[in-house]
Amino acid sequence: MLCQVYIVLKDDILFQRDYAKGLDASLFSSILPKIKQDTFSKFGGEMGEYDFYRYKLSFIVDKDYDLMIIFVSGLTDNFDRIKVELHNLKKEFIDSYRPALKKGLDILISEDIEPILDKIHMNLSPKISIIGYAGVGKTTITKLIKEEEIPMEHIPTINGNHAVVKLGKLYLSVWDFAGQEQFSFLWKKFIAESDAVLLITDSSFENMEKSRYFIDLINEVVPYSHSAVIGNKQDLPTSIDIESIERVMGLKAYPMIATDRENKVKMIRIIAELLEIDPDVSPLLRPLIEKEELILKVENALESNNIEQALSYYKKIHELCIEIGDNSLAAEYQEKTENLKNMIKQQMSIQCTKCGRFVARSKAKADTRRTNLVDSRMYGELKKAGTIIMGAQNKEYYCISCANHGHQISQRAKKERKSSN
Ligand SMILES: Nc1nc2c(ncn2[C@@H]2O[C@H](COP(=O)(O)OP(=O)(O)OP(=O)(O)O)[C@@H](O)[C@H]2O)c(=O)[nH]1
Ligand SMILES: [Mg+2]
Repeated sequence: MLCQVYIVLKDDILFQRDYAKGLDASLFSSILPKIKQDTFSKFGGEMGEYDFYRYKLSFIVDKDYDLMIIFVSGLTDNFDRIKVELHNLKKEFIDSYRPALKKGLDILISEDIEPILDKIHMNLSPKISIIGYAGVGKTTITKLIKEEEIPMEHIPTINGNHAVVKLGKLYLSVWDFAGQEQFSFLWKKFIAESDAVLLITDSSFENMEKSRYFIDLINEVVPYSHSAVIGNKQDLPTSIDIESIERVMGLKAYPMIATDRENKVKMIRIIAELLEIDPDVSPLLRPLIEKEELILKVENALESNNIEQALSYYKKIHELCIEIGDNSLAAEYQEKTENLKNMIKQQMSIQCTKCGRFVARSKAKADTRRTNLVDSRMYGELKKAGTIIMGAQNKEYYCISCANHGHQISQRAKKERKSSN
């Protein structure tokens, strides 16, 4: 998977984009002269790759402009696919900045480069394989991530499904396997070149024991992939606790209830952790997680009738959608914000008892009257005898005009009115 993109002009890092954990900035700066020497002289050609620690550095250079573009990716990534993307980025970059490159001006990388980077990341998106035996919840987990309707009955997956899922500006290539044993001849092929493997168990003892087969498969086919176990169906009373699952499987295990929509963020976090796409590492993931958390908070605020709070969450979600580039969701939240604002306006306004107009509470005159259920002649007698008589209060609101005409308020003479000077 693509972890980082660097554009180096002369001796300066002009641009850096982190998609996942890669080379530390200071480490990269310190090895840059060596990389430059290797790329411009030793390799001779325009393109090349070499392994560095746990990463593959793939580069393309342009000697005329003293330009170098470097992709930092996983060790097992396919160089042929990377080559195509390096070529594309170099072409787009030089085409966009040719005048500045020729004149030797300072280049400010603008947002123009975002669409091409977005496409490169999509084409080199990490492959996540979701494996496990039939009925453990692989398709349910895939749908949870994709925000699709959660299946409540088991409809076995045939062969397998592949989809590129867009999480904010991050792309994930998700492979959902067919877990029935009649499809086992496909498993090896499906799992190949995975960046991450999620082994799903339904947290039953029998399935967990059986699923150890997949651990051997991972070790054989994709030993360098990031893998973990998902102990699904933790809501079932017979489910085995996650610590025991972790111990038996010998892999990091996460508890999950895939049928609960609220676990979407949790699932994204698991994948992010696995691929080392930590929100601190990738600026693209932070707004996404923040957005998902706010969506849950807004539901709680609405349930507890905390409308003002919900409005502030709506506004924030709208801003985050724009930051992520999810324009359709941004439009949806813009509309929700407007609707809520109107609702608040209506709640804060008051209807005039006389003319029926809605006016702001601050512009209405309240007229409170006590009403007695006891006949006025008896009232005095009863009071004298010490009877406590409960009265009712009747509050009515008038707009200023009706209050004035109805003498609830009186207009002061012009000279008595406050003047601004
Ligand atoms: N109680 C409970 N049921 C779940 C959970 N996750 C999934 N299921 C149910 O398990 C059943 C099977 O889920 P699927 O996602 O279709 O299983 P699968 O692993 O894709 O199965 P194959 O495609 O045959 O390999 C469905 O009825 C789901 O509703 C969970 O966390 N708790
Ligand atoms: Mg399935």
